[in-house]
Amino acid sequence: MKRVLAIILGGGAGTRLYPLTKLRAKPAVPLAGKYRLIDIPVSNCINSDIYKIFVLTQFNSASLNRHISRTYSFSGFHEGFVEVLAAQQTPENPNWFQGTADAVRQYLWMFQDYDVDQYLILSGDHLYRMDYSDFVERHRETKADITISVLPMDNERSSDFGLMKINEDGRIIDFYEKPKGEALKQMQVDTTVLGLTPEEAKLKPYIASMGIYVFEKQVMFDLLRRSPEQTDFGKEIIPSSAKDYNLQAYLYNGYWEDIGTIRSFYDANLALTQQPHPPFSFYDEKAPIYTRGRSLPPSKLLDCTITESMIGEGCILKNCQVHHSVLGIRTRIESGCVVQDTLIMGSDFYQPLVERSNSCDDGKVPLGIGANTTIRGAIIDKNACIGCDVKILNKDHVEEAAREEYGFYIRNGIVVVLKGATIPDGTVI
Ligand code: ADQ
Ligand code: ADP
Repeated sequence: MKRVLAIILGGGAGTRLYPLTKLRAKPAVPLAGKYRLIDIPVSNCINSDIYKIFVLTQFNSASLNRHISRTYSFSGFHEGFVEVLAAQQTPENPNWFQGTADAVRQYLWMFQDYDVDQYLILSGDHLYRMDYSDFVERHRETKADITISVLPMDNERSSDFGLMKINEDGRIIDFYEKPKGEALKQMQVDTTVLGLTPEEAKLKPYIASMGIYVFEKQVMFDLLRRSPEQTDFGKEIIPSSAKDYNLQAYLYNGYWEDIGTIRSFYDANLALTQQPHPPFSFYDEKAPIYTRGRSLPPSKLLDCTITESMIGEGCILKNCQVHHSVLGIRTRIESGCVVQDTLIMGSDFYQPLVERSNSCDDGKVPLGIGANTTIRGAIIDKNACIGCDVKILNKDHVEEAAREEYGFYIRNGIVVVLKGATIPDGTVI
């Protein structure tokens, strides 16, 4: 794996996860109470013995740089690195990254200096655990130019993916990015060729791209240089190369979720609390997910009822009820609160006691969740100050709303409280 360079696509405009991406690059979005999105592909790389890692991002955020530099520093005896490359204006290129392929193209000059055989292109917003060395081995065995990791897919979600047809050798003969209507039906295949039973094949009649690729180094250069107008892998580069290059499909059959939208991000976080077998677990001694070590104290729970939940380190919870929720590091919940089906990201710091008010009567709203507040079906971003007697329930069942001036958004029916927002005492959302 020493001859592989990993390039993680860390996000474009960041609209799908907005407002979580308002103040940070997408790879820095907190996940599962103590991690960040970028920890998933970087940990998978490390666990696959791939240590040369670039992260491409549309904007350079302080929290991403801080997280990466404090977490992933390899020893001086090791050639490994994790480095963020942000879109930048240069005299030759006045534009931001136009798409995934364009993002890679703009940094080809840097990648070409590395003496490697393959580029592994990964996405920054997927939740899965994968040994990429199997993926790369398969690519080498089949002497492929490009190998795409694939999954069998059902009817319902198929049009969100790049879909393909393969021949009996696993070679991709046709690729269509997110087809709709008749074009979608045309992409149906017999997925028993992937080893599915006839019953499974009926339920999952499509072969979908996971959006992660192994490229031969020279093939990447040829493809990106021959058509400078092509800016996207899924929409342009991959479909147009299926005819004259050897594209292979690599079947992955574990848990995999694209968590690039508010709904899928919320669902994937809460699914971690599922018992007894969550679809994804951070506990795997052989392939851990790494993150920054923070030396936080253990969480203190006073008189709480907590069911089906995950609680990060350094939390202080008074007498409250928490059900089916994920509470991030340094979360603080006062007495009488009910938190259900909610992801609270926690805080970056503890508020000094002198700044905190212990009373609900003086109108000051300290960091955390104030007394007698009820929160259901929400995402509370970091450092939010939520007052006393607040109700966050989406009482009018609104699907979409932008109330940035009041500190929240509603997206896909989920209330998202902004990072650092203050929700005054008695507010009902
Ligand atoms: P999408 O995920 O819809 O489909 P895209 O929006 O291009 O494709 O994003 C791919 C990854 O690149 C994401 O992690 C995204 O954040 C990142 N990204 C997007 N634009 C970027 C930019 N300008 N700079 C840096 N990073 C950027 C893709 C494939 C499909 C496949 C699905 C699987 O195109 O064929 O089925 O992934 O989820
Ligand atoms: P973590 O990895 O623990 O989430 P980050 O490095 O992203 O931490 O965030 C910690 C940040 O919070 C630091 O930059 C720190 O300067 C900042 N911080 C600490 N105390 C305060 C404060 N009182 N108000 C605002 N930000 C603070």
